[in-house]
Amino acid sequence: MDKRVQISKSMKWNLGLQIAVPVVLLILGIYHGLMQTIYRSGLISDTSFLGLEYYQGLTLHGVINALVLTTFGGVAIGHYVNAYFLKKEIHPLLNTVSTALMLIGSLMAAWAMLMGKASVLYTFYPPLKAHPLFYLGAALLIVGSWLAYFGWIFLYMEWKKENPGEKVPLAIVGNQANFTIWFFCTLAVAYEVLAMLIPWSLGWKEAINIPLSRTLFWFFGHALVYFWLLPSYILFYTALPRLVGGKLYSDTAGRVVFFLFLIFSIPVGVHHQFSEPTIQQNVKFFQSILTYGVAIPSLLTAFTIAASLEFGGRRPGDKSLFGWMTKLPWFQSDKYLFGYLICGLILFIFGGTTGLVLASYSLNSVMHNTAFLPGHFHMTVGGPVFLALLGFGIYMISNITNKPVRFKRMLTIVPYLWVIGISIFSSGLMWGGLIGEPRRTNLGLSYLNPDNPLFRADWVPTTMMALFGGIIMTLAFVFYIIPFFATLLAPATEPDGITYPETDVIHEERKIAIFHTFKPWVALMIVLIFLAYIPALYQSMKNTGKKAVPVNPDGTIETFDGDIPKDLVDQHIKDIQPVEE
Ligand code: HAS
Repeated sequence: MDKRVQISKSMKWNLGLQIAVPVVLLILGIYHGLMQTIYRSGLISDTSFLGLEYYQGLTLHGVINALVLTTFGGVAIGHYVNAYFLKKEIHPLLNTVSTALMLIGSLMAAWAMLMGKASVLYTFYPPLKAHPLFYLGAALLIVGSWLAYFGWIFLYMEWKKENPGEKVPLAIVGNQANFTIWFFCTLAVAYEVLAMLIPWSLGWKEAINIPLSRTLFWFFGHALVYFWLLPSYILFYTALPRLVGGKLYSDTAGRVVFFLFLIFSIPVGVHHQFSEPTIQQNVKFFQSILTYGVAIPSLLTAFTIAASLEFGGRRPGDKSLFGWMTKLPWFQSDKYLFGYLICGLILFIFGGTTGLVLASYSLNSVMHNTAFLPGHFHMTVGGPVFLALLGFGIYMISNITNKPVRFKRMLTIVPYLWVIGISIFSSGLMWGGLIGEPRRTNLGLSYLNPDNPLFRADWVPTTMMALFGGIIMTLAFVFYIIPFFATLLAPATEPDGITYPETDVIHEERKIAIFHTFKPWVALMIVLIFLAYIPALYQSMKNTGKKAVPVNPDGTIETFDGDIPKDLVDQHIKDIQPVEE
């Protein structure tokens, strides 16, 4: 019989909102994902569809799926594991203010995007300029999530005081590591947004240092991907082995993994700026080496989790090499969560490997800004991250509302359908990237329009593959929201209290002091950040290039009543004119 932990009514409400609101927004996010594949395949040769413009849709897609869903999901899982493992909750008022800030921030940003005032993509690089409410909304989303983190620090310290000498549960270590990364990395983007973008977008500052804004963004941006990933890792280590009837191979390995993420997640952001002339080769080389370092915890995870799965799948007397895999609960609807987690892991083998390819400076030069990139990241953020959030999202909803999960069979096939869809989709993108297809481009207007002199017949199969995969992915999501809302609306018939598929370890390991404290790891993280980022930031401030004037979502350029020298504006206008053949 699973342990049940009682949670407060306020926690139920907050969790309910943190899970349900992003899933509702996701309907818009997924729709715009499908629209991308349609535009890019040339089925639409226009700049807009149903009143929404191409880049407006791409911004909605990226911001909702990659920023809003993941931040809400991370916070919800954080509260859930704290409530279950520590039996503690943050103060209800703090929780409510945190949820409210995240909600208000998301709605502000959604308003700006839907009004066409923030078509700046999820990376919001200047000189593309958004409405100030877009930036403010993003800042509130982040601050709301910080409040939850501050609350958990107190719970963590309180628990340690009450349980001297005991091992902090692994899920809590994972959550604390994740939000420590998040807190540090968001400081950079908070500075970018508050000190640079908002004053610039309000017209208080005439121009902006573009390389510095990008360096600050990627200080945040790559750590962000591990902030997306770590909630799934918490589930891989502390829930997945139990779902297959197994045990965790090594609890210490889990702790090592979370601490390695803590030190390596931030000082690698420059690998997104390999093509940036502002930053010099030595900094790029150093961060490239660290990028290979950040793959180590994932490689450790591959072995630890595979061993834990084997322990669960292997029957007594089975000597075959892979036979145990067939014994895993692939399509068992009472273990639907298994499908979400294992499918995420399978996709991550390819997502992770393509990341290692991109980390190489020379290979990156060939693939940067091609369709290869979305091919890579749909198998990471669209793989282990998205699937874990969906699977555990409905698990949490069922637990906090005391409602049984409805349409379990339909729910069980979703991750497999998603894997098929995303494999076809990402293969199309990566193949396309290798033959030069650009990312973030409305190909239907030119390269995929047979009437256009730029038409590229060799990109037809690749974009068609992406379209076909995209349709399957959309179908998988439709199959998900039916059980999700059916569960939400079902009568409450289950006993009160939350459960968790809590995993035991195969054997108790010796307690190694260094893996039971955050202090040295946080110190090491700060040292590495300084070593990696002082030169990068210095170079971005020194080699600024030309100051850029703001470009509005409609493509018009802003001038400030003569504040910006005329020759700069003229040069800018010349720069963005199409080159004549
Ligand atoms: Fe990345 C760009 C390098 C991981 C997301 N990445 C991106 C972008 C996103 C993203 C969104 O170095 C685009 C940003 C933009 O808009 O411009 N990435 C890496 C590397 C890793 C990596 C080295 N990325 C991620 C993760 C993401 C993510 C995780 C989201 C969650 N990425 C790059 C680089 C770029 C980049 C360059 C910039 C490119 C450019 O030019 O701009 C590593 O962390 C990956 C390590 C992972 C592994 C895989 C381990 C496998 C596991 C599965 C085991 C399976 C089991 C199942 C156990 C080595 C853990 C067994 C099965 C049974 C049946 C039993």
